[in-house]
Amino acid sequence: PHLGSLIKKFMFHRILDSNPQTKVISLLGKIDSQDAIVTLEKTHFTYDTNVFRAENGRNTPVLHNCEAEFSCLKSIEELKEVASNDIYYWGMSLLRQDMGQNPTAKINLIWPATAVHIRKYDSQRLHVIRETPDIYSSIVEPYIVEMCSQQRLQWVRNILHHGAESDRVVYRDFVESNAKDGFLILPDMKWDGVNLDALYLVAIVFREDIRSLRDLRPEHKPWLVSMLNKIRSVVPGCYNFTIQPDELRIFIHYQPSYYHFHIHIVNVKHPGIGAGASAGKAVLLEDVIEQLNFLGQAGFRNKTITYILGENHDLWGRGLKDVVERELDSSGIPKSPTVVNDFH
Ligand code: M7G
Repeated sequence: PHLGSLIKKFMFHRILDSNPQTKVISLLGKIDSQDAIVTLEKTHFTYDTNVFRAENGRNTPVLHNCEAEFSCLKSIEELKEVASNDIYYWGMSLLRQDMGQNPTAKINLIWPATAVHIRKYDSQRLHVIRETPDIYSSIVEPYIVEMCSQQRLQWVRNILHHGAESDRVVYRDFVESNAKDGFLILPDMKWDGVNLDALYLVAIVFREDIRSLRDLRPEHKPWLVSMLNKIRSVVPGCYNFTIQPDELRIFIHYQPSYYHFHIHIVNVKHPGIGAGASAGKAVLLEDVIEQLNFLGQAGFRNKTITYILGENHDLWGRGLKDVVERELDSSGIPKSPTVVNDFH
């Protein structure tokens, strides 16, 4: 079925989350009586691609040209002033939209959505977790094993082995004789594929033995270094050099949503959707490589990793909640009083 026909059948149930800053809203509903999650994101403004002008023998990028039909102010169709005061004016406008060059919103659908998906998109309280090697072995690893054995990684296998999204792959590094070092790069489902300010690619490796950061050991260093350098060499060329090698934020997530090793490649200008690029979730690939120099033979298995986790995550209920309570207690951090605001 196509996205369009599925969206038409969507029966709204409730709003999962809404964020005025990222202009993203996630809705829960049903399509053919199965759970569906629709995420809508307002697109960013478009402008012409960068122009390079030779000045003093150097090529100077002139950013954000606003000359094309849909660029910046050019696309204003209606404008209504709300108010003005002294030198300040503000109003609302209607911009001309165009499916190819100026679409209004990006729509993602997950259908049929599992309970894990719904909990992930639902608004939730967040907590800082200090995951020691012991906690990893006793609570987290068994969970990861379960998450790998499921249908959940089907989309990854489809990309690697069954030609899914193959017309979108921008780089493929794969030789049969050395399959385990192979990887490919393609646009992430988070990106509209149009606006380079929001450039978001994902590199997926062919090998299946690395489920997360925790499985990385010193022996993987040369492989990681070579992937990092290939990413920085290849990606700018794929986008006409409007983005430079040092303008890519390259990182991995802990905890990731999918336990098959993959690397996020994002325009440094893009703050990331949700908390995807923030401390407590993203670890720069350069830092991963560097840390492998110091962690010993067991690599990241040896490390206490601190990260942010939502209460809806399965791991919270499977023991991390108790871990947090125990840790705060043993560090002597006082419990908050039960009544915080008593207005009686
Ligand atoms: P993650 O760190 O496991 O999870 O990254 P999270 O960032 O979603 O929390 C997985 C990445 O793969 C995310 O950036 C997803 O947007 C992206 N992704 C997920 N799926 C199911 C697909 C897909 O089917 N195609 C593509 N191109 N990207 C996907």
